[in-house]
Amino acid sequence: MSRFFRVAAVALLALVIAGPALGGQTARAHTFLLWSDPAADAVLTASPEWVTLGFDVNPARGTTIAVLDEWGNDLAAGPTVRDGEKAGVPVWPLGPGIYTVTYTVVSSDDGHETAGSFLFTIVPAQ
Ligand SMILES: [Cu+2]
Repeated sequence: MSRFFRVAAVALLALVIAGPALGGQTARAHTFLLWSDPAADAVLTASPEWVTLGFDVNPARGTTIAVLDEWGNDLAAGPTVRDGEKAGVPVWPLGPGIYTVTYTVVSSDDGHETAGSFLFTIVPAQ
């Protein structure tokens, strides 16, 4: 019985040590946002014509970007366009307000989806 527990304890310890390393490798295979234009938390005085996101891995078909106003209306003026490691959407002319960019990116490496969001603000021009 004590031998069983010792073997079980060693197996459990191996899982505890290997678990985070395995998880880290899986996480690196996902696609992550590296930058955006407008940048996250940017304060602008005019509407962007496009919202563009840059990823560490080429986004695959199924990647979508929405640009939501404070009432949840999507102000993207067309479908999400992919170009290498970038994906973007044209937007309607935006007035002053807070906008939420939400995205779901499909990794061309492993097909996994990663979702995220960030804000930018447009203030009246002085
Ligand atoms: Cu993945």
